Amino acid sequence: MRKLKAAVFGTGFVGRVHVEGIRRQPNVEVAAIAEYNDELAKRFAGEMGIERSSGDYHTLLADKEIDAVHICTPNALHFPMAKAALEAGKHVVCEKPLAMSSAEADEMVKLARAKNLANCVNHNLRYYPMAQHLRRIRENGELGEILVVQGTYSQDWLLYDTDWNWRIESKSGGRSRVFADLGTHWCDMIQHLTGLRITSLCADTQTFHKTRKRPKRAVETFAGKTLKPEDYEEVPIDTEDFVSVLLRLGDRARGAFTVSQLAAGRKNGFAFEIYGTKGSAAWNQERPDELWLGHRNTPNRIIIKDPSLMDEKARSYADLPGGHSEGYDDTFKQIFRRFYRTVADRSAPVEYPDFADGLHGVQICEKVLDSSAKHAWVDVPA
Ligand code: SOE
Repeated sequence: MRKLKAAVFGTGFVGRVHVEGIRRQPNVEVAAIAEYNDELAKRFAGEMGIERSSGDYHTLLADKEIDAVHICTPNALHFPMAKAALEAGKHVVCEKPLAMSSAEADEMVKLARAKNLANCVNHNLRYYPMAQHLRRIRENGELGEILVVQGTYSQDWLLYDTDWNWRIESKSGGRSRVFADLGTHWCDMIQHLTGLRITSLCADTQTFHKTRKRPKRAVETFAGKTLKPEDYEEVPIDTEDFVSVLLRLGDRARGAFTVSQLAAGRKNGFAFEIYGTKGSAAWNQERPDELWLGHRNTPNRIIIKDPSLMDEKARSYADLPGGHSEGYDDTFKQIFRRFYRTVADRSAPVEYPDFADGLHGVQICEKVLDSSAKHAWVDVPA
């Protein structure tokens, strides 16, 4: 059987994780990578042992041998790259947020459908084994009807006005920063697990640092701690540091959550609680193998990931036995496994978030900014 060939566009923090995740698929190889100049591309390719590299992604799209493209660049490039890739007949995995606007995201959905190409927005966090176990518990009715969802996605890597990253500037990251980066993950997870859809929201955004000190050279995600005062210049900021949101998920279910990049000590604090009429569940990404299950009349339990004890339908999401943790990197292996199954067999079920899910995420981002500006509840497109 011919190995499928993938090209990765963008070699920052997440591009590297994609390369490693693809390499864990037995039927796929990382054939090429693209960066915004030849030198950067070549350096990364050398470091990772990838044969082909280019400073111009179009040259890779012209290669008939490449089956799929992973877009891991700053958000402003998602749309032009995905559009060009789909037009060239490539299957596409795109990082979140899918695009800079819902108009762009909508075009991506339509083009992928028209071309009948596999399309995935990388909400990898769905693929933690205990999240999948929870999804099955909820589907089996163990939580009853879902009444309330609560939580946060909090990080601290942009706490200081000297912290910098491409996401801070709307021209490269989009009008929303923390919500697009973290809020889209939170909403995707909650909707995936509960089977409910966010229908209306009321949001309040805050930009604590009205100006920030921009480094005079590029800084990798999470890598700002290494700079000195003379390395910066002061610039005004037009993207948000923090958002709090109230949610309606249909007529009955309600929710509330916050997202922040200024929460000292929270490194990747993605946490949620789901309350139903029969029971509740809570999970936290920083302790991914543990799932808390709450009961009204019997003792609460913390269950630990162990495929042999997991719901049968969730079992294939865990590859290691109990006591052997599976984390962030492994979620990429799991999502790509399912994506490439549909690339190899176009009739295989789509067991991953697709561009339509990505469009919904972008629509929620737009509604968050809209609601905050108006100080009002707004409806989210169905
Ligand atoms: C940075 O905030 C980031 O890398 C996000 O972009 C990811 O989606 C998240 O999983 C971890 O944090």
